[in-house]
Amino acid sequence: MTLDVGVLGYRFMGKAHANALARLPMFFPDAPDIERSVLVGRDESALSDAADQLGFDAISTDWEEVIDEVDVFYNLGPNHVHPEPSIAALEAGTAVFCEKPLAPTLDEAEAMADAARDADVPAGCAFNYRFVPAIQYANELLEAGELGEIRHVRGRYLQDWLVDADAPWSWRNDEEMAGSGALGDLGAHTVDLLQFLVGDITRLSGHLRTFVDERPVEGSDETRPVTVDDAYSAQAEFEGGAMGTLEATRYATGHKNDHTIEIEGSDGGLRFSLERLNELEVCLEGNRGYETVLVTDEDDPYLDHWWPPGHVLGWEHTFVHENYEFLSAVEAGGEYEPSFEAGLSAQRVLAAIEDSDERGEWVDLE
Ligand code: SOE
Repeated sequence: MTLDVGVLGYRFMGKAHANALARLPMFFPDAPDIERSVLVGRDESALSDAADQLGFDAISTDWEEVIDEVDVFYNLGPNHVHPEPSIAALEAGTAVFCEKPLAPTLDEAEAMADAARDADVPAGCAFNYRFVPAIQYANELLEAGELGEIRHVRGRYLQDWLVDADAPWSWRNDEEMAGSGALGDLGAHTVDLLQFLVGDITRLSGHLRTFVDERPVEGSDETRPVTVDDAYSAQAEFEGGAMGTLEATRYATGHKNDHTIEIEGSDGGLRFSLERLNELEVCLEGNRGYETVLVTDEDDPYLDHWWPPGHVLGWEHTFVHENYEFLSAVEAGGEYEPSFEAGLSAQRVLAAIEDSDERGEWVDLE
């Protein structure tokens, strides 16, 4: 059986997923056979160049036609494009893989999760960082109870591409298109990872900030307002009682794509940094401090598919791993995690952070 894949979006995420689809037959021979069938977008000429470059058979400027023609629909457009085509595809019985955050608003994320519940095909939210081998290994340690009772959880996602007040405006600065700023773009990853590793967040207190209110539009004299947050921070309580602090910003001078997770329990701790994604720092029972474990052995998660032991992996491999899992679930008619339900759960946390910031008080999650 060959799965026909239609992909909406051909920029950053479009390339990341197209690269993953191209790598699958080479490195994951047990993955389902797929055809990069149709690339979807609005600008026909840019689309046709992208289809050549990314290896798609055809292009379409009409997603409504495509969702009926393909077996799997990838929604990799800006956030405001996530809800309508994803819901329509699920209603047409087509499996959907959608980029994060699931939607600009909680209401839209709820509608998407409703459509996923009613469909009998997988609906996945593309939280790629779950598929870093070191994160999978961290999860194994946590599931085996090696860290004991979890008490402290920290997650920070730091970037610096908006430090310059003259850096150009983009859709990521617009509430209508993005929903939120650093909170949804970066915080969604942190919230998902921490909920995956530790459990659901049950209550929190959030704080948001916008440092620069308008930005120049590239190639014109115009400026446009920034209507989303530039940074957020939150204190959180997890089911099971762990206390956490979370933070993300686009103004952390010198930090390019610095996502870190730290977890401490009664018997041990672990530290992960995306900038050193082949490593996990662990302190396990009997250790007097942290030791750095290289997660690059052939028995480490996904490593046997790649190179001889010790030959490190990068950011793009996380997309290959998640595509492998998602497409395998589609072929088997099985479940995929993280699903739209996980996307909705992260979205509830994002909305609660905004709510708490507005109200100036702690907020409980249902
Ligand atoms: C931009 O801030 C961005 O590309 C995010 O949209 C991604 O999800 C993250 O992985 C890296 O940073």
